Amino acid sequence: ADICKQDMLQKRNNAVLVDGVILNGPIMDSKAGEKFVEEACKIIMEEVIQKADDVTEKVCEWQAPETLKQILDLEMRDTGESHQTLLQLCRDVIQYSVKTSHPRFFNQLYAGIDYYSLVARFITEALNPSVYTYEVSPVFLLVEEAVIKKMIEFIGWEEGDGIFNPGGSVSNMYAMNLARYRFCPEIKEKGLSGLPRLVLFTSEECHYSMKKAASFLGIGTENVYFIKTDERGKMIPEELEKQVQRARKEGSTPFLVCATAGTTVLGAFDPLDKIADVCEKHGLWLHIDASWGGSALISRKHCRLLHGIHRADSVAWNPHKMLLAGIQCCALLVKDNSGLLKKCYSAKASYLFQQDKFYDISYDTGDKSIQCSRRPDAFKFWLMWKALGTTGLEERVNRALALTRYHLAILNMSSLKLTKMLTLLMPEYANVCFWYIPPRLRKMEEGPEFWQKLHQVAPIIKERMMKKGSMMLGYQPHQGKVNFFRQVVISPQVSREDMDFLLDEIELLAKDL
Ligand code: ABU
Repeated sequence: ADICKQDMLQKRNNAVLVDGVILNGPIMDSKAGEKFVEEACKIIMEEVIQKADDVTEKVCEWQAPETLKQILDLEMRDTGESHQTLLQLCRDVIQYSVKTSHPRFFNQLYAGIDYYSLVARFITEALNPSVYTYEVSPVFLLVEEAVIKKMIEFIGWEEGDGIFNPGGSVSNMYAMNLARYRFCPEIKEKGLSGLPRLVLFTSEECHYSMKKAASFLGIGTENVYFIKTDERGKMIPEELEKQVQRARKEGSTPFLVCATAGTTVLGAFDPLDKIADVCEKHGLWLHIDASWGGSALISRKHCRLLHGIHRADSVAWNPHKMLLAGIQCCALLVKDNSGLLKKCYSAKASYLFQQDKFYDISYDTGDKSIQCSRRPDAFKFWLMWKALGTTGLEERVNRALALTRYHLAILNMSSLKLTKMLTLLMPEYANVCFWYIPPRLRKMEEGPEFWQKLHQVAPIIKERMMKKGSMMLGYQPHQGKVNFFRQVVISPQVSREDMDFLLDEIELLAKDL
C-alpha cells in the first residue's frame, strides 16, 4: 500500500494540471471497459441472438408505461452505477423490448434477423464512422458507391446516383425537393417567394411521408392531390391524367408524381408504366416510393410487380424491410448523373470538403446529403449481400411471398368452412389483410351493426396477444373499412407452422368474443 501511495504521489508531482484537472494519461479504465463490453456481448448473444428463432420465447413482455418506468430505474444520477447494475439494466432492456426477430412478429414492414448485417452493425458501432469524406470513411464510401451501383442496375438504369438516408420518409422528402429543384434551381438561393403554386400527385394509398414532406418543404398539404385507387389499392392512371389537367386549369403548376410500389397497408403496386406515360406527356418528375416493394426487384419471379420502374426519375428503396438489412437501410436512387443531387443539397463546408486535398475529392460524397453526420448504412446491406449472394436475397423474397400465398390459402379455407376469416383482397405482396369474425357475429347479416361490432374485434384480440406475448400483428381502420388485421410476412425464420399457429391463436384469444 505504501509503494502504491508513493507511486501516486510521484505521479501527482509530475502531473500537468489545468484548471485543477490532471491531464496525464487517459482517464478511462480501458481494461474495465473491455470487460464490460465482453460481458454485455455475452448477454446479447444469449438473450437476443440465441433466442431469436425460439417460438417458446415471448414476442413481447408487455408492461404498462407506469409499471415499466418502475422496473427500469430510468433516473440518471450524479454518480455512475456499477457494471453489475448496468449489466442487469441491459438484461432488463432486452427483456422488456419487443423481439422483432421472433418468428411470430408480423407487426411491421420489417422483421427477423440477418446475422451478417448484424455483424456489420456491430463493426460500424465499434468504429463509429461518419460517412461524409473519404478521409474518415474510406471503406464505407466505396461500399456505398458499390451498393448504389448495384441497386441502380436492378432498377434498370444505365447510370445514376444515390445516397443512403435515415428512413424512407427522408428519401421521399429528398425526391420531392429534388424534383422541385430541377423545376426551379433558383429556389436554393432565392427561397419560395417567387414560386407559382406547385402541385404534386400521389395515390390515396400513399405513405404518410408525402404529406409530411409537402408540409416540411413549404409546398403545403393542400397541394398534394390524392389520386383515386382501384379496389386493390392501385393508383388509377386515368384519374391521374384528369387531376393533372384539373391542376393546370386551376392555374397551378404540377411538378411531381409519386407512385408507390408496395403500399403500406395493402401492399399494392401502382401501374408504373402507365403512370410514366402520364409523367412523360406532362413533363413531370416521376418518383417511385418503393421503400417496401423495391426488394421484389431482386426476384426474377416477382420483379414484374415493378414493371416500368426504369422510367422513374428517382426511387426510394429500403433494404431493411423485406431483405432484413437492419434498421435503418434506405436508399434514394436518382436517374440523373449530372450531379443534380449534389447541386441541390451541397453547402460546401470548407472544414470538410477542402478542394485541395491530396486524393480524388469526388469520393467526398457527404455534400449530396442534407445531413452532416451520416451512418454507414450501406455496409450492412453489402456484407449481407456478399454472404448470401443475389440468389440468397432472391430466395428470401420468394420464400416470404410463397408463405404469404400459403397463409392466404389457409385463411380462405377457414373462411369457406367456418366463416371465421374474411380476406380483404388478394395480396400482391407480403401484406395479408383480413378480418376475424368471432362466433357471435358469424350468423349476423353484414349490415351497419355487423361492421360496427366487427370494428371492435381486432383491438381486443391485439390487446390479448400482446399481454400474453404469443405474437404480434397490426390492425387498422382504412379507407372506410373497419378495423382489420394486417399481417406482414417477411422473416426467413418464419415457417408454415407459424402461419397455422397464428390462426389457431386468434381463434383461442377470441373464443369468447
Ligand atoms: N414506413 C413503414 C410504416 C410502418 C409499418 O407499417 O411498418
